[in-house]
Amino acid sequence: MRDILKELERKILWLSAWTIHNANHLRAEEDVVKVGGHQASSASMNAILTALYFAVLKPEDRVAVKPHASPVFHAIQYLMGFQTREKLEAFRAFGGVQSYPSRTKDIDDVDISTGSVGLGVAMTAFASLTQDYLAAKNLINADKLGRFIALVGDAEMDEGNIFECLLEGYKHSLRNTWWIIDYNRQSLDGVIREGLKPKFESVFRACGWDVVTLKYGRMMEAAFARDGGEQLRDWIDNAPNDLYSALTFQGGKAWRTRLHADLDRQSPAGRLIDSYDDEQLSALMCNLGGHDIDLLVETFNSIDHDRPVCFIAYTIKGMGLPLAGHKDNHSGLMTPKQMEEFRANMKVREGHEWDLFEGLEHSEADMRAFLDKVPFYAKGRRRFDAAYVEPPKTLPLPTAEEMSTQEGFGRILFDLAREQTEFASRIVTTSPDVTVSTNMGGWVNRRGVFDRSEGADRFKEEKIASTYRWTQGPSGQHLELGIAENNLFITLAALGLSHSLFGQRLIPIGTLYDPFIARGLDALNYACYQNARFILVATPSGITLAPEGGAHQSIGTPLIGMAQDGLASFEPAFVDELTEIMRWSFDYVQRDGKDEKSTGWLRDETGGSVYLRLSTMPLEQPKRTLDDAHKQHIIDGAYWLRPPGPNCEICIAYQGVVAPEAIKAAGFLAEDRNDVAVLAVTSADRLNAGWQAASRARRAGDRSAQSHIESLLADLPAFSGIVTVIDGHPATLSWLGGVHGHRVASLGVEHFGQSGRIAQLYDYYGLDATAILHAAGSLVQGRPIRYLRAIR
Ligand SMILES: Cc1ncc(C[n+]2csc(CCOP(=O)(O)OP(=O)(O)O)c2C)c(N)n1
Ligand SMILES: [Mg+2]
Repeated sequence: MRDILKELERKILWLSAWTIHNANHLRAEEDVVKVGGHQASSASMNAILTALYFAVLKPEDRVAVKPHASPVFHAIQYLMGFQTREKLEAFRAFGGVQSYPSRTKDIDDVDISTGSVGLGVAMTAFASLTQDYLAAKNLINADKLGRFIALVGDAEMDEGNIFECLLEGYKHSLRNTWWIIDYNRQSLDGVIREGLKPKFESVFRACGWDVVTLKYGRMMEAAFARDGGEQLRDWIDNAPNDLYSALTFQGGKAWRTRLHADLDRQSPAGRLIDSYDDEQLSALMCNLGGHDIDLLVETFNSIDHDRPVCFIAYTIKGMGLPLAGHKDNHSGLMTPKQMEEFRANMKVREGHEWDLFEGLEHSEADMRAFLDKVPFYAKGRRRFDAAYVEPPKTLPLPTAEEMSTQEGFGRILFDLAREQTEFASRIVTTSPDVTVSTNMGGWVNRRGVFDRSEGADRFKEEKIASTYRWTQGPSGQHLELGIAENNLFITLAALGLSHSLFGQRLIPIGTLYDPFIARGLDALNYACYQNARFILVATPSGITLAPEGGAHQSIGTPLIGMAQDGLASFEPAFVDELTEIMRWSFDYVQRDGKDEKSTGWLRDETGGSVYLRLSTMPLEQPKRTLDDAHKQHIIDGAYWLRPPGPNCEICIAYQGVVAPEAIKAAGFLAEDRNDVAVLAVTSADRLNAGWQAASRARRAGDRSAQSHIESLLADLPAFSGIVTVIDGHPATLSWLGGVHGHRVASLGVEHFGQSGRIAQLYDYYGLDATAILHAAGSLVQGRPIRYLRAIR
């Protein structure tokens, strides 16, 4: 078996190098952008991946492959029949294999997407936590848990989110997680700083991880055992990273010259070195642990516990290729001449580059017999589906004269927590230390905090009164996180892929303060890119959080909500709207259709995640009963709170908590002008998305395509002006004028907020009724609006 593994290692090195070469040289006339970073970076982990996939992994294991090892991963899948030659030939081209392994874009069973370094690493930990959560509830077999494995670049370890995750993992007794660090001592720009290994080691140990170092290969160990071996080992241990890299690049002769200079030629070490010819000496010095497939298999398979393990595998970037060791090799590519030599070495005939068993010493029958028995692939594709979990047909509407959307959210969840339904049991909530302040405390009171072991409530035992009685144990449905927002989003990514990774549906709901979305934005993007499904509730938001000041007041988040793919964002003003949106969201996060041309030109059949931007400001709630059409408009993104009449000169379009100001302004305006309209926008995101999609459809020839906002604004006379208002960036709604060419004045917040009373801030930033009236005055074409002066 060992020999076959070595053959496979060579084969995979060939296929991945050829994939990149093909994309860059052979398709050069197709104007393909040259690839940086793949050839050398892939080769670095070639042996590690070969060992894992062919001799270590089990079907229930999941792997996050570091971004630049994508060609190695795909080569392995190709060998196993899960990737096509056409897609490999189109590496980095339209429809081809992705530069970075992608769950959503690649066809070959990528477990965890990577690309933005650091995030895939943390994803393994939170996926393991998700596994623990499911196992504790007997939703998956606790005796057959998978391991979650990240292949990590050493420079990738600079990413802060990895360390945030390490601490969080400690708090949750993380297990079944392996991180394999590709310690090639090179980053993208060059050779990295000396001495990082002991630092990695101590950080991991401090967080309760087992640390296993793979430094010397078997050939090296054998040399160390010989006379002079000790000195050779000392030399290797003390060689600076850049020197080792430079000599690796130069090869046997250079190694000899340098070793002769540093170690006495007549000494046992000198004689030891001279017992190898140049080629052997180069092989010896490059025989680091991360390239010794026997050692790798043995070491990985020797782990007999479920504690998290960090493997620090010494490697050479570009191993096996002429690029090996060169400090600039990240963007290096083999020249056609080098490829020809490499081809000859690999015994691959021209025209047979993609043949699976070309150039191998083992017969095809032997190879096939081996591949057929690889345990990891025994169960085929491991992409699961989970049954739809029926959400409640209606949610009870929280009632109160005055209520904030945040309070409404808390009460809706609290009501759900009472229900012993399948749906309620699938909800899992999480929050980075803002559970109480985002109004989920009541839900947690009823549903408890998740932990693998039962925890005591000391305050309760001591009979100290407290509003919050959070029991802790395996049945808990809330994951309490530390403050790091990156962890929140990656947790949501993992929980939100439970149906696909584990075949069990979860409905994850995560809360945080709206401004701090920015802190975890890349992780949020990452979660959406993987098509994870969750509901993000961000509250408080905007300058309406008046006394808290500028640091906590969000401005740009509505634009984030609009721009983020895979995330439908809403900002309801009233709790009846929120109730409807939540009911819809419970269904939406579970959809997985393919039709892109569904209702209102939104891609609703495909489903996605949801972002709710909520407020802490209590508003007087409308006394109304929503009919089905009204409910649909709330979901589609807007409805006429006050429809325009034929003489409508002014329409006020608001989103969110500023509703009362819009309504008040409309009241004033109505005293002077007929037919004033008020458009209640619940989702600028969905309005805009529908408008864009319908425009695209019309361009493609479907002249009947019309989006929701186009239909709504068609009611507005061409001479009307639209005043838009939002507690957020004015660009969120200013585009409304582009729909049918109405003039627009946009009110919102562009500059950091400050402390004050809400009325003060609304006045200062121009969000109040007066500001709306002024803006309306600037738009009307006839005589000035009479009330303006009276109000100021
Ligand atoms: C968040 C993020 N920042 C920057 C990059 C660009 N980038 C890709 S790999 C890399 C570093 C490569 O070094 P290492 O992790 O050691 O991998 P190696 O090249 O040695 O295989 C960088 C900066 C990225 N992909 N993601
Ligand atoms: Mg590196």
